Amino acid sequence: MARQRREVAQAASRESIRTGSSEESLRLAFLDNLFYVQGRFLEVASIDDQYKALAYSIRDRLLHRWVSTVQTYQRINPRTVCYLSAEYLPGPFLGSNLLNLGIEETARKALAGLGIDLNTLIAHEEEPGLGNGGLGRLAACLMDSLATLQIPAIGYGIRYEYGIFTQLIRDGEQVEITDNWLHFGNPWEVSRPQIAYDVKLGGHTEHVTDDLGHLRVRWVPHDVFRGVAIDTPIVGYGVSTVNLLRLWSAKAAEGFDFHAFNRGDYYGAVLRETRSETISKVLYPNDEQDLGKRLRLLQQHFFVTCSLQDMLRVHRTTGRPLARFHEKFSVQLNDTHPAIAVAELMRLLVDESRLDWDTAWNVTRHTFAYTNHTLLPEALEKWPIPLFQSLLPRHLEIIYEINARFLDEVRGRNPLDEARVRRVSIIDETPPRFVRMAHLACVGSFAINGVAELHSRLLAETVLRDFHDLWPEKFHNTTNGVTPRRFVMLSNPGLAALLTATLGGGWEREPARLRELERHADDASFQEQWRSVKRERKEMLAALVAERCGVRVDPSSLYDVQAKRIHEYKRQHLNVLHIITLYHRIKCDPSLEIIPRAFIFGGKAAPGYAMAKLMIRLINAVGEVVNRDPDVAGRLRVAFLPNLSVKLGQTLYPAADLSEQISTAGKEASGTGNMKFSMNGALTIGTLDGANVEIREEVGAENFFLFGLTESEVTRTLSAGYRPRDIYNGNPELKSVIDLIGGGEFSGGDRGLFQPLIDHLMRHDTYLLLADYASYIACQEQVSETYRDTRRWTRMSILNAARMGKFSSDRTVEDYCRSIWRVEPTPVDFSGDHAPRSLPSVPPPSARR
Ligand code: F58
Repeated sequence: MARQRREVAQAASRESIRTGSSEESLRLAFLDNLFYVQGRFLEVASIDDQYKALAYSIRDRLLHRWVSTVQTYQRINPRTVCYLSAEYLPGPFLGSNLLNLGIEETARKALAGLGIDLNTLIAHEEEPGLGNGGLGRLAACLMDSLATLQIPAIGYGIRYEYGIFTQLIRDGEQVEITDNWLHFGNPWEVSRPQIAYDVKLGGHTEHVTDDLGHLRVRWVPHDVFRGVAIDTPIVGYGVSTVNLLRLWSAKAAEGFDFHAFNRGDYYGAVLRETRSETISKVLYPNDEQDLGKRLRLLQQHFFVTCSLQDMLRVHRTTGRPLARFHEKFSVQLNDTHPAIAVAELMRLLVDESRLDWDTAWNVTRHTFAYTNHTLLPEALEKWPIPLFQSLLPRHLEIIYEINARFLDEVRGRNPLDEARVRRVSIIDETPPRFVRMAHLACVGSFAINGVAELHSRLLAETVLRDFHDLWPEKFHNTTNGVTPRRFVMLSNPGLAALLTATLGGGWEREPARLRELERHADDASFQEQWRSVKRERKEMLAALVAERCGVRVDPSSLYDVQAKRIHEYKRQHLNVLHIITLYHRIKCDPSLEIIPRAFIFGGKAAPGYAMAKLMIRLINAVGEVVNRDPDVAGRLRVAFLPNLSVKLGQTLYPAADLSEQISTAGKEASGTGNMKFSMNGALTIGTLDGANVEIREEVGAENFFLFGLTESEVTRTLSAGYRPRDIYNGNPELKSVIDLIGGGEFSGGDRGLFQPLIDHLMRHDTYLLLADYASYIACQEQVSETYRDTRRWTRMSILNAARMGKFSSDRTVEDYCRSIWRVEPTPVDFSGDHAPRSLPSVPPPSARR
């Protein structure tokens, strides 16, 4: 121990403990933080102490680069992207920060010298689950790519105290428990109590004439609380750029409730304080029931106003006039959750900064761009006017004014078309009347984009058609992408090493170079190495499945994986119909020879979505029966891995042979899991939906298992009076499968359990499972046939990984930069691994406040 302390002391005179990147300085930094932050020494340190000591050491290095980034940005004053998102799913930070800083191997050696295994510390980290699924994960991939491409950017959002619920599976059912992710502290964040803004709420407005005779509106709120900034540094890969993820945490406004204290109502005031904090307390799961929830609207307003006030503060430091705000910032609205920003920026500019309406509107409509992530009508946000009025009375007035001017423009262009006016209005007049957030976003943005080609086309042709008629030039497509750093390098180090050995380094920044792999696709020895990488990951997943589900899967079987939110449109139950089909075939002919398969599922259902929860029950119920039936042993296995997260995904994607992307065509905006699987060499079975279409174009139709109705066939089928029962009656195998479920085969004879699911399929089948069943089963047969031919399968797998370069989120960000944000990279001036130059100089007393 004395030696450890001596070493720490000595290091100060050499490379800086806080900033150096040599093995020695990292080891000393680790010991230093273990002593002075954790108050522990090696002999008694827990894994958590060790993890934190390392995390703090890495954070020092991030902050060092962050300071240089800020200094560079202050000097150059570059155009900046602000990404407004109610959700972020960044995944665990330790591994990715080490990777992006390029010090993973050094850190590994530094710890090994102390007898500590880096992988254990990486595995120890829990992740911030501040999102529901794809939308939140996309935000995190874009943040990684923005920093990597050296684009000045800030990600704004909410620091929920409780993230997405933790999913347990009890007796085959989903059980939700709270996710107390901050329980042991979060070493990555830096709290900034000085960066805080007032958030007003409720009350009424007063219209007054000021000294100059101008009409002014004063909002007299019922309540005021504060949003405090909590920052997480986001470092780019192989660059010195560190951008910020700035999340807002709600606090009581200091002194606001002073009169309560004065009245002697001390406890009332304290309770009020805790009530303020509930605003950032919990992430809403994407439940239909939650639409219209007061707290959710409050959350949206809360993070939007804090973020805009923060941008205005930064803008003021540039000395430029407010009327040029949009030249400094390009603000992306990640879906409609932050769309209230359109009204809030108007309020801040007109009411609080005294800009005239036209100037303010000019700024506003050149500031925002809106990304849509769904075509499902039930997912389009709208807020009941009475609720809106009671929380945000001034915003409602502003929205009415924006709408009146907008509808005048529409009438001007389309005289006598009142039906159109009603359709595009920001206000839905159906009682009790609603604010349509997508319309507000469209009217207040200079760009509107979908997230895959098909999705963008359908947006323009269906839900946003009238807006497309008005402003075709506003519409863009920006196909999603995922970061190859997290989803290949971190998740699949064996594959990354093979790629680097074959192609040389640099493919992770220039994934088009992966195409060079095509030359090796038939090479027997390369194929052998490819399979051994996959095999290793399959063994790891088998161990995890055994541990978490008590199910043994054979790594030589075909791993057939579906990992995503559980939803009827994503059709996990179609997958189940296939499992039961195989089960039924084997039961009818026990000597049947099939390719052994392990069906592996992961995904959460919204707590209030009964049908999705029933789908989870069905998967587990079928698993129960199949896994213990000796007739099918060695041929079929079913496992449901609880609590899908970014971290768990990192184990799933590399291990999959087959990726299930089987949504009803036209329903999945893009999908991003499809990309993560394929980059790791899984083959896709999928419909022509979302980004599947473009994945298939890239990897080649011959390397993709396509089935099912197209989007236009889906629309036609439904409008022609679809009768699922006819399909059931016309397909004996399908009939047996459905009858097995209905007859209680998987529910211990209980015919009632899955009846709601079967009733829906037989009567409505909104997502056309029965219509696509035969095509799906036939396609799965082709999958099995192909898998028999190992060399062919391996070739297809290599070609998939080789041709996925388009789906790097670097390309996505480049698309946004070019066609929407109009921003350029700003490389950061970084002094290197030694202490920041500006540190030692103490400002003269006159400069201190
Ligand atoms: C997803 N949306 C899309 N929403 O479903 C997916 O196709 C797409 O790839 C992804 O966005 C990224 O563009 C999504 O994840 C949500 O989770 C919402 C959260 C808030 C409540 C409503 C759902």
